[in-house]
Amino acid sequence: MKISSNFDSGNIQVIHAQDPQDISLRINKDNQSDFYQWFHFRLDSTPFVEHRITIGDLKGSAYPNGWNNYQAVVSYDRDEWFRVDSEFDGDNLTIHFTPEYAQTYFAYFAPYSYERHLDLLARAQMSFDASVVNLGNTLDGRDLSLIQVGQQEEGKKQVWITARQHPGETMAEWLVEGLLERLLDEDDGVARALLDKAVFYIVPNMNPDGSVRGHLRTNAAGINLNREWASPSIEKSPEVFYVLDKMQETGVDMYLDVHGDEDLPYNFVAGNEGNPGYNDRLQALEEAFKSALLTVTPEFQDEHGYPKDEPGKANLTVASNAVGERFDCLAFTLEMPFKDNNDLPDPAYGWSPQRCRQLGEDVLVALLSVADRLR
Ligand code: GEM
Ligand code: ZN
Repeated sequence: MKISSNFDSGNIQVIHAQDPQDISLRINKDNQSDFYQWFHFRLDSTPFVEHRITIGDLKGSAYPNGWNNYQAVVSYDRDEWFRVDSEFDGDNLTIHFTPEYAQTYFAYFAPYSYERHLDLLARAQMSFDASVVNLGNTLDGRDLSLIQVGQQEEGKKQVWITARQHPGETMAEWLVEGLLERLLDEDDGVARALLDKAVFYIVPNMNPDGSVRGHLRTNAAGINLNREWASPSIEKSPEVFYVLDKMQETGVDMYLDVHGDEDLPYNFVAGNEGNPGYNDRLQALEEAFKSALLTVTPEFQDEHGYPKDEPGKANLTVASNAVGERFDCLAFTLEMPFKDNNDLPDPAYGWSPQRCRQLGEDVLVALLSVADRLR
């Protein structure tokens, strides 16, 4: 029997793994950070033998409540990721599993590989209306890539979308994949109407280094990028520095920052009600967007979410707050669950890449409904 993680986004520490009934694992911390929660490993073992896998020391993980009612995801072919029986006792997650093949992959959520990221960029550049721009280098020397869809013209709005500031939140890049596929579909009326009104600037992966390193929440230097938007630096947070610099050049009329939430089993958004510059116009725009998305899909809801910020008390180091304030624009943090959408549970797959992609398509319809009202 062997447990390995030496691959893209791999992360596990083997305590012992001799007896299939007594496999003990831990999750490594992000580099230069105390955050840990993302795991991704492969089990090489004898098929049709019952295995008992325990991931320990989770009371110290970034979001311990995220393990309550959490079911791990598993794949044989690295394409279909399904849920398996997992129990949390407050500190240990125990996975009871009988593999049907010699090799089985386990992960916190369906991984989104760097190769798939590069394929997404390549697909985009093949579209007549899209181009890929390298905004600068990350700390490990990867490209920070921006996809521009549509041409800048007088009167067009500037719509920015960033995803995966937190690299373990792979659902964010799955959503962007679905959104982009529809936006680039020349036969899709919603996409065509949107591109008549707006230019899109999309960063599918804000944190490629943390993604490949198998981090939950930080970049190569252990920096949480979603606390860097007040004063980013090339030395610590080049990813944010380069994006904000480009935003300053293009302007921003609407911003969506896509994330995943470890605990809340729902899709929801967090707005800018705590921003000093928040006003009736922005509040009306937020309500219009949420109302439209609620109409488009029952996968979205506005009852469960983060506590509202008190007026003037927003954390302006957080992307959607900082960008909304700086550009006086509609801006949201969009959250998807690591677990499932409790309003529409799917015991076999939970929240999944397919549902992320569909939500990405649905977000475009909500964007179209407010496009003419963006300033
Ligand atoms: C969250 S966003 C922080 C809270 N934001 C608002 N507007 N209440 C983070 O960075 O902690 C996003 C995430 O991690 O998924
Ligand atoms: Zn996040």
